[in-house]
Amino acid sequence: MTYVSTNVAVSASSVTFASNEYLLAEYGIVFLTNNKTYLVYFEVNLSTSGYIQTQGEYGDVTKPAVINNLAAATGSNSGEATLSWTAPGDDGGTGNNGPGATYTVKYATYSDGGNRESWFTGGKGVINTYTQSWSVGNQGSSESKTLTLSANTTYYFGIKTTDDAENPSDIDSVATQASTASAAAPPGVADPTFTGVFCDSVTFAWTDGGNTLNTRYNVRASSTSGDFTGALYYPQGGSGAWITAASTTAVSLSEGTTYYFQSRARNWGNTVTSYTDLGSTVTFTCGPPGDIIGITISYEPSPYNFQNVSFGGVTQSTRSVTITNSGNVAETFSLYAATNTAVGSVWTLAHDTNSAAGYNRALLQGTFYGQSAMPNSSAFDSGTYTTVISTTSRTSSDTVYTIDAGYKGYNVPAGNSRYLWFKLKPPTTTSDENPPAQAIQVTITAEKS
Ligand SMILES: [Ca+2]
Repeated sequence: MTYVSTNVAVSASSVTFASNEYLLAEYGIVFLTNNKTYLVYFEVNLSTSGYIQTQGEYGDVTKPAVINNLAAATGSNSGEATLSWTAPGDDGGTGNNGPGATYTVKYATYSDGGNRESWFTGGKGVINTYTQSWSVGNQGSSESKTLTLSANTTYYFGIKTTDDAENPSDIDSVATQASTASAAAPPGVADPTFTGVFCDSVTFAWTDGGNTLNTRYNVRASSTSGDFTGALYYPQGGSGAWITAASTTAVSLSEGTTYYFQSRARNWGNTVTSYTDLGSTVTFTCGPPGDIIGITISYEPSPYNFQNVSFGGVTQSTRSVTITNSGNVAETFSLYAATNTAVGSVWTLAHDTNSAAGYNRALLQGTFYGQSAMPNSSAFDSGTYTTVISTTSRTSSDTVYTIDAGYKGYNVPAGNSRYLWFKLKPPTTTSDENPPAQAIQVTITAEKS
């Protein structure tokens, strides 16, 4: 029982109540119900400042002892669990609880995690209060109650006793026990059964067949006319996978093949049903993957800097550009170039038919060669314009961009790399005697060989 003390703040103009009391008559206190809620009646002279304290009397303030032997067992019918414990006293272990005392039983599908009080009040998640009107037996007597919950489920239980003066005990031990399994039934056939048909897998579904939550299912597939005597196919988890979902995906199937599917159920008590035939479907025929054309270009640092070059002079790159075939088929590389000076340029690039540096005309040449072995300068000029990188794209061949048969930019196998080197001749003379730094962009493309 609670001790009641009501403070009333009084000023010359107002009275403030600390709780819901009622103003009635003379100063005084009336206890309407002993050992229960105190209703306090009083009158205050508003001209008087001060405090009036009303005070009740002591009642039952001792809570029942915590139950320390709560146990749970699987019941005999579907979804039943039986709890048992020893009834506590009204005041700790003393005295019998009267007719006004109650039990509170809460349950959840997860444990208290070591924080019983928080668990009991639902601080962690969904906590259910079991609806009942059980009386509290005499102190020390054995209590046993059967609860009806969902089948095939592990529950965690907590219990408190509240005496007739509404003093709740501490939470009792939390027990765990699976409630009794319901009878298992074979799964039903879903409509549609096949929700995903692919070249090498099929996603298929079934219904619970009336089974309860947490029933598990096991499936298999066969290509042998539905009799399941040949090779069997399963989801990723294999033949031993038992799942709670009513859909899964059979994998490692062959394309363009008819497969038959079955599902069976297993209840909490490990009773396994017969298989339900779910029907058949044909996997798609997808063929080989398509050609993938791609290259990666590696050149660090980029861009390459030829440094200062005299008009009429010549220079070579001192490191190669790595071009890698990132596709899945053999590729042939093509090249073209253009002046790319940001502020504009009077420079042009020499064409095949005019492959010499001249007035405002530079000559850029390129060849595939070893990764780190710089080609001989004269080798660039050994063919007839074969190394000129002009503004028109040219495709690599035995002769084009090739000075050594061991390094060619055509028919490059997937995953292989080739290494491109440059030689540059600036214009021999120019109309711009103080030109800005010149930029030339080389574009490399690839096609299936
Ligand atoms: Ca008590």
